[in-house]
Amino acid sequence: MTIEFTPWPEPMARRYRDLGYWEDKPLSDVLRVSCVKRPSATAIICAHRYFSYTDIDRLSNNLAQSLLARGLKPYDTALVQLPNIAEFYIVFFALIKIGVVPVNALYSHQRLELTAYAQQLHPTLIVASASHPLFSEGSFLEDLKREIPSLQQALIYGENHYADLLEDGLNFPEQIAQLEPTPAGEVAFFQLSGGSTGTPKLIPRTHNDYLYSVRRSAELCGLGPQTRFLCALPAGHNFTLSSPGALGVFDNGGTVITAPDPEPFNCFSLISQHQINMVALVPPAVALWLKAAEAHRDKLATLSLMQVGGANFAESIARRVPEELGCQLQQVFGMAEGLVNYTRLDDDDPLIFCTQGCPMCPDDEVLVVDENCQPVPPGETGMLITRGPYTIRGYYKSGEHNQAAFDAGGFYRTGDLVQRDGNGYLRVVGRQKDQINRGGEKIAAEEVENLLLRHKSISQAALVAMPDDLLGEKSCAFLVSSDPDLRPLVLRKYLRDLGVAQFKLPDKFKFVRSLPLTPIGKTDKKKLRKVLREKAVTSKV
Ligand code: J2J
Repeated sequence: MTIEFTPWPEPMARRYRDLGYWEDKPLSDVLRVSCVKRPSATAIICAHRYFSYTDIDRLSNNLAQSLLARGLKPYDTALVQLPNIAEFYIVFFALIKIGVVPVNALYSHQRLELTAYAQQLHPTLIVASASHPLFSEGSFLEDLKREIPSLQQALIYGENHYADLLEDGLNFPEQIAQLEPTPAGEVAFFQLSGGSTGTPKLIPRTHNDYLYSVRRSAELCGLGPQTRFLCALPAGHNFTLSSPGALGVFDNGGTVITAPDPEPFNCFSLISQHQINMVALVPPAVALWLKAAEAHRDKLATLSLMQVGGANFAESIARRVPEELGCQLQQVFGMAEGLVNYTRLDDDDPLIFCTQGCPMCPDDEVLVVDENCQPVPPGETGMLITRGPYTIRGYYKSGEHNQAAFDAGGFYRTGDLVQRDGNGYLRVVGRQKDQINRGGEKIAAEEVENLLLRHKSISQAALVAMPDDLLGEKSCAFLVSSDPDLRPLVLRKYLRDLGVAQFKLPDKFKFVRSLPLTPIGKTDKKKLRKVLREKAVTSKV
């Protein structure tokens, strides 16, 4: 039994090992090293609760043993949906330690997303929170168990019963079973793809590739025991987990402070209360923080590094970060599939404000190519394709999609349009993939279009991005409908009832007689986007 994934070709795997990128250690090594070096240091602060490294190790061992006792075994999979709380990490480490392979759904995900992941993974275990409406009302869990026969075990934690999870009724004074992660060259867990297709894709990440990504990121960002990192974006997102994120902080004996979301007033209080010095944000959150800082900048005195990534970040806002928030800015352009680019801490201002950084690894192979796959000259726009020691070679069980998403040489087609300067620094200037980036939250157009097309009166649907001052992009659905009385309110309710995450609901609906077509007969989304852009300009004048 193993978990399927597309391996790197043997010569490349050997090279990555020879160069020391792949250490053949489990991902839980990040916890082990700090348990040895700084056992009593605070690893996590979650509201009023403080957890030392020893606490996290003991609690995750406890849960691991308890799960083994319940019959979980290596190569089982788990569907996890937890908010930004200490248990997110305890569960993550517990599963990794026993070779159970989790996927972390976003807390904003609803029935459709969780079901789609479960259908692909056939998990044995689900870990979720009773404070989520899906698990506090209705029959979702029973329905899911019925649909997915492999799903035997559910750990659902009520807000006041999280302690049950940690002790789980069984306190193991000593390890009774050997804890055995999956081999380091195999899948440790699944990341989520922002996606551009009808069904959300799962990204198999191996211990080796992910640990490298975490450790190299932490080195590049200067993490150490002094790091006090605010985790305010979803804990499971690749950015906050690995760039260098919480795992990078754990590896260096620092402290992670959890916040439910990036809402500035709560975050500012946490920063001053816990002397936080580092945070990772998406651009819309930065805009809110800038506004809030007008009156409360004194609370940010300890903040020294703000990482910004996930979506386009306007230069004009970037320049305001050091001036108005009093901290250094680092731009991060990454993807859950692998490649992460950073501006370096000692870069000059023009690079920090105007670029999204350069790849973190000398062996990241990055090409900027035209339609014919030929490299474009420096400074010109092209499609970014990449391969390297921590970029996947294929999505989970997606043979057909992988044919399109990866080229014959194993390069991942990111779908991003970039310009690269003579020194390898990238600027993200657009996108080729059919995706909307709503302030860092990714929406696969096809997924929402398919849901809209399930409505009996809708015969054609196209979801496109429209400009938005705060979020950068919002979504607009162009629809051909046989019902002249169909209203946005009704459609939103219809979509919500189908069980889709709130952030995927179109922000605007436009009813049209027909959709414009390209010469080969596909919906001409360029034309639709142009209509929306022109509208935005005229309505502003
Ligand atoms: C413009 N677009 C960006 C940026 C990502 C670190 C940081 C972010 C992510 C992430 C991540 C961008 N400017 N600075 O995984 O480890 C868009 C691109 C990219 C897609 C990936 C990390 N940073 N993007 O955002 O998997 O289109 O990862 O291909 O969610 O976000 O999205 P995701």
